[in-house]
Amino acid sequence: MIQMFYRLGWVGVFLSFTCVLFGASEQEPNDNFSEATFIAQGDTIFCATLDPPGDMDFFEFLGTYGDTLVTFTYGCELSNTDTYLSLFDSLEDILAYDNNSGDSAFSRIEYELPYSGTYYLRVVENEPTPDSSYSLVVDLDTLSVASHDSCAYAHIVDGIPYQESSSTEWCGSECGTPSPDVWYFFSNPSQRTLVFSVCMTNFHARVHVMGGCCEQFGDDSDEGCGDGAILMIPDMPIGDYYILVEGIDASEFGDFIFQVNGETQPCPEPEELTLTTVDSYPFLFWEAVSGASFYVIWQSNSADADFEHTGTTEETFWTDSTGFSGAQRFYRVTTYCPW
Ligand SMILES: [Ca+2]
Ligand SMILES: [Ca+2]
Ligand SMILES: [Ca+2]
Ligand SMILES: [Ca+2]
Repeated sequence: MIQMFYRLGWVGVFLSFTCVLFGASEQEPNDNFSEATFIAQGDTIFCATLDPPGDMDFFEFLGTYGDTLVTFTYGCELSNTDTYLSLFDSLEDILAYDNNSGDSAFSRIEYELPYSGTYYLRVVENEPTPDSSYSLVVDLDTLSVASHDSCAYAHIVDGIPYQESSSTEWCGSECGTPSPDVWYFFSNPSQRTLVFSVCMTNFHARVHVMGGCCEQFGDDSDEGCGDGAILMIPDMPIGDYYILVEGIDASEFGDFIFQVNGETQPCPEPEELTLTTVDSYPFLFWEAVSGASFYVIWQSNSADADFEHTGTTEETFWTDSTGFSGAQRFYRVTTYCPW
């Protein structure tokens, strides 16, 4: 479950990144869907083995609706293993299989992907051979689909940091406001703090993170980056997520840049923090920290307990709009530095 979501304001520095292709190894045990070895688009698994006899090797990859998957096995150091290759969807239903369409007794599958999300491959031996080793390639020919306006057609967030230029113009609306949608799919492999931003917009945008397609609604933001939106999720749990970018109402649509960033360098907290009241609300102010992008406000009922993230600001002051309550409240302010 998504636990806590907060809004924040931030003026961003855009990162550029390049895709680096490299080889990987199988990681045993990988004998069923839940143990599958992850393989990135364009990667090769070098010299896996089907050993002992009867070994099954499962692999997992992320694909985008409309892409053509090209996956095949080939020899490791002249091995001539008789592989049998199968493709499964995220529900573990079989989509395609092949025995000998590759070189010699190796296997090859080409398949147009019917949705954006997780897929699995399984390699087994068709007939026992003296050799047991093979290599596996997963490649995707990207089809530029006209729109990503449905969960099934979502863009795949294939790594952090992620950046993509898109537009909601001419898209349909699957959920959220009546404004047209653009969807992203993100499989978070480790619990960590992430920031989702919709910047450089020419319309009033919002971003919404969900644990399912149009369900398990998390939190949203329509503030930050001018007319755009920034949403920070502290300690985002491991899991699959759908992210919706749309306008705040039906008349709002257009171009935008979507980014997902993680927390990077630690940076110093403000040295002095003062609590007072303004218009009967708790009011905090502090000295600016050099190089800060923004500040994060935390609160707790006890100085010794865990502090919860409660707000974010680019300013050096903050008002607690929840006002005063009977219980005592402690505040802490931390600094978020540029990505
Ligand atoms: Ca193996
Ligand atoms: Ca195995
Ligand atoms: Ca074969
Ligand atoms: Ca919508």
